[in-house]
Amino acid sequence: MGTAVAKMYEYARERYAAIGVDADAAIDRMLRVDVSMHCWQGDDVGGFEQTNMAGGGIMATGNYPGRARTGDELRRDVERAMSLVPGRHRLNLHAIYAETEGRRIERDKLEACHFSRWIDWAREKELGLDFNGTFFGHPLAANGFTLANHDQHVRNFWIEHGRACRRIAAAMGSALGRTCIHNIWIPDGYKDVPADQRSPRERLAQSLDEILRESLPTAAVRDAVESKLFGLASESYVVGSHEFYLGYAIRKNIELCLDSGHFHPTESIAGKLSAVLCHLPRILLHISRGVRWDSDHVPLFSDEVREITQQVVRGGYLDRVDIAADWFDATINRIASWIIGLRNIRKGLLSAMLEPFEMLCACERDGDYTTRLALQEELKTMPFSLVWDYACERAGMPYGAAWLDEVRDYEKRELGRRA
Ligand code: RNT
Ligand code: ZN
Repeated sequence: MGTAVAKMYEYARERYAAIGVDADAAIDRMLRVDVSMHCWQGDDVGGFEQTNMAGGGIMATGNYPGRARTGDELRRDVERAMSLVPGRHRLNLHAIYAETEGRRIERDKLEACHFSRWIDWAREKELGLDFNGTFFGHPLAANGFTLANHDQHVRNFWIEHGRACRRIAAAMGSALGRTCIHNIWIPDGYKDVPADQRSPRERLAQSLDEILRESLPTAAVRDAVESKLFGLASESYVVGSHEFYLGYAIRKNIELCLDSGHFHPTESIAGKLSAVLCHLPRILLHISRGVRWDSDHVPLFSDEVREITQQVVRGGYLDRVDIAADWFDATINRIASWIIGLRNIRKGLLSAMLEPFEMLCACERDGDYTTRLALQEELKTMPFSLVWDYACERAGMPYGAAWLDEVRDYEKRELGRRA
């Protein structure tokens, strides 16, 4: 231990040891957690179809230069970002990132071969892959309805898309020997007060049943369904609400995806984890940040992020919660956006792993709520930053804001060439 960071860490390690916490073990543990990085921050959820169909309840705003336009550019950007975030990564893809050599392949006809470049690259980089069907930005989603569409023909197209995506996810999982999480989010809903709330929900349940009918090896693919409270152009009614998918996930024994931006602005998903995990084997998390609405801002090292990661760690759920990132900001450097948010998720995990959880539980059992509160407050000013800096150094990357210099350099060399 020669560096200044390592020396400072010695002090922090002693402070944590004094409350019974092994900081070395916490660092190891944090570095072993998989976090799935979302490819769509790199190109503002654009994809490679080149049809230019906007819409579908989500939207990246901003026009910061340097957006990735091809698979190679996006992979380079992803690699650059990953190299500045400590810990193990996965990559989360969407169907619109298929590479079809200029041929137009309809979404219901997509196959694993259209993702072979991603799969080969993931194998080489030792990354797990996750996958999402893209139920937006398409002429057949123009009226805002996909799997719940009243038109059987349109509904069938999206069911076939869902089935194709599930098979692709399974192929990714078996090719890489690591389970691929296949997540379904659809934008379906109404801008204004609906007459009939019932029929779209019943249609959605049936469509999902169709998509999930085929039995695929669970070691290769696990399904998740993602709820939402409201979206752009679905302000008054969303078919796939929280209650809808919670019930559906329990009935089908699949994962529920909780996106931290998909609830009322003051409603945190932290408290939902232990409730839902009483009834479901697993949860998928989409960590995001809503500002007044589901605005998909970069997550901060906020109370909210800390409380979510704290619940994952305190509950002992690291093997039952799949953690994924989901935001997109095109007003700042996109690589930096990834790095800032992902590092904040990691900080949340590490700080949760540095808690004397057993000690807090003992106070609680004894009814000593005074100590429980005192300790939890003292924890907030423990030398966490020294442990974090050391974790970065141990993972072979700069500590503090020095990563930004590397991003600026990449911006000059690489992003600047993208007109
Ligand atoms: C949209 C959902 C969904 C998307 C991605 C692109 O509100 O959060 O997860 O962000 O699938
Ligand atoms: Zn999401």
